[in-house]
Amino acid sequence: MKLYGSPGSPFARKVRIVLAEKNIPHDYIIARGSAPDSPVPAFNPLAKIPTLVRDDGRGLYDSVVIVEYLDAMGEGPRLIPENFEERIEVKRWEALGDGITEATVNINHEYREPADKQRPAEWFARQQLKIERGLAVMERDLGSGAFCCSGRYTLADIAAGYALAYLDFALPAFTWRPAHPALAKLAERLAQRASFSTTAHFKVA
Ligand SMILES: N[C@@H](CCC(=O)N[C@@H](CS)C(=O)NCC(=O)O)C(=O)O
Repeated sequence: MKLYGSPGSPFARKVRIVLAEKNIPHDYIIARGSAPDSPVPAFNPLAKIPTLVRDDGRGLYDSVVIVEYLDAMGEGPRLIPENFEERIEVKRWEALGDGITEATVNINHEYREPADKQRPAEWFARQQLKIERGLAVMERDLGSGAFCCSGRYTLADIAAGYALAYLDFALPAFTWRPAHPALAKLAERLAQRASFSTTAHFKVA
């Protein structure tokens, strides 16, 4: 299979972490969905990354669907538990990680606009509030546990870990560790996993 992504894309990184965890052989191809000669729209009409191309040539998107597919395909324990209650809880964590990341992407993209073209301060405040409230809920729900859900490593940990790492990468001035000590420890532990260290963001693409 092939994954279209880019080093600066947090959602592509989430998928790359899962590919590594599940030990799935694949080709990783750096591409932007919106470039004029992009190969992505042939597999994803929304022209977004990540886009996965299965061995039979069919495209798969978005990251939520891709990670569920990979979880069923690859090796090792399920990252999305089969038990219904646990599964929904893990997927709620995923939605939280994705939502925090979306707000972070929004702010990061807007900062790249010339100052006189940027959205008003209230828009930035709304995005920041999503991040702050999201982190507060993650901190509360993690509590003193070593893992986010089910007492073991799941997609919930990946969701928290990739969201926090992208926050550090995209908005380095956003200080979240002092108010979220449990998340800070979780982020430190996760960064040491091979799946995280081999997929770290190096540059914006
Ligand atoms: N919900 C999607 C978000 C994907 C996404 O927004 N990707 C960005 C790059 S990080 C993209 O391709 N943007 C180009 C566009 O929106 O046209 C997912 O989880 O895969």
